Amino acid sequence: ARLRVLYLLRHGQSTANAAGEFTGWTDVPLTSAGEAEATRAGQLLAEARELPDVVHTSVLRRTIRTAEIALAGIDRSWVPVRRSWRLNERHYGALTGRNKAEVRREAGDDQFTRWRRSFSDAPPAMAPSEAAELRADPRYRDLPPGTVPDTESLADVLARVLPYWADNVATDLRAGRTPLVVAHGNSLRALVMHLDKLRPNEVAALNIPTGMPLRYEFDERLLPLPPGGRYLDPHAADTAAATVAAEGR
Ligand code: DG2
Repeated sequence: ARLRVLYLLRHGQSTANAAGEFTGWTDVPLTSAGEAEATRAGQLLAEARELPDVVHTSVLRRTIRTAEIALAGIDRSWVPVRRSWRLNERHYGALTGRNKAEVRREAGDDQFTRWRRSFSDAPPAMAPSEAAELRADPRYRDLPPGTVPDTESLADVLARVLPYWADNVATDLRAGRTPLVVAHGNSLRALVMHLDKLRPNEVAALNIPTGMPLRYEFDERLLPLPPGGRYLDPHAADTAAATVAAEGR
C-alpha cells in the first residue's frame, strides 16, 4: 500500500517568542532567527523522500511566512495552500502579551505550569475591549457569533482543531497527498494528542520546538507508525523542545 506521510511544522521563532511573551492570537512576525529556522526546515524537507504537495497554515503571519520560506526552499511555492483560524495558536486570554518569566514570578510555578500545560484549565479571559477588537478583525468578523474565544484551554483547542483535521488534512492523506501543516506550539500539541491518542497527563510533557519538521507515517487507518512521528533532525529537535519546556525560568 502507498505510504501516507504528513509533516507538522511549528512556525520559526516570532518576535514574541524572542521577547519571552505569551503570544496566543497576537499576529506577530518572525525574527530573522525565525526566518533562518524556516529556511533550515526547507532544507530538511528537501532531503526527504516525500515532498509536501499541499499546505495548511493558520491565519497568523508567523505560520504563513514560515510556510512561504520552507516551500521556496523545496522549490514548491506552487503548492496549494489552505488557511484556517482553526489552526491558530491557543488563545492565551489575559496572559496574551505578558512576559512569561514575570507571570511565573507573580503566579508561582504551579499556576504558571497549569496555564501553559494543563489540558482543561484556561487562563483568565482577555479584557472585553481587546476581545472585541479581535472579533472585528477582518479575518474573524464573518465567523458565527461565539466562535472567536476570549481564552482557551488545550481541550478547547483540540475541539476546534479536530474538525479541520478530519475535513481537510485527513482527507488529503486519504487522497494520497502529502500535507504539510504549519501551525503553533499548542495547536500542534492538540493535533499530536489526537494522532497519538495521548492522555492529558502525557500531553502535558509534550513540547514542540519552533522550525523543526516532524514527519508522521500512517497506515491505512491513519494510525501513526511509529507513534510520535520522527523529527527530521531529532537531535536539534530534542534540544529545542527542552528549551521550550524551560521557558519562563
Ligand atoms: C506560544 C506557545 O505559541 O507558548 O502563544 O506563547 O507557537 O504561536 O509561538 P506559538 C505562545 P507556550 O504554550 O509554549 O508557553
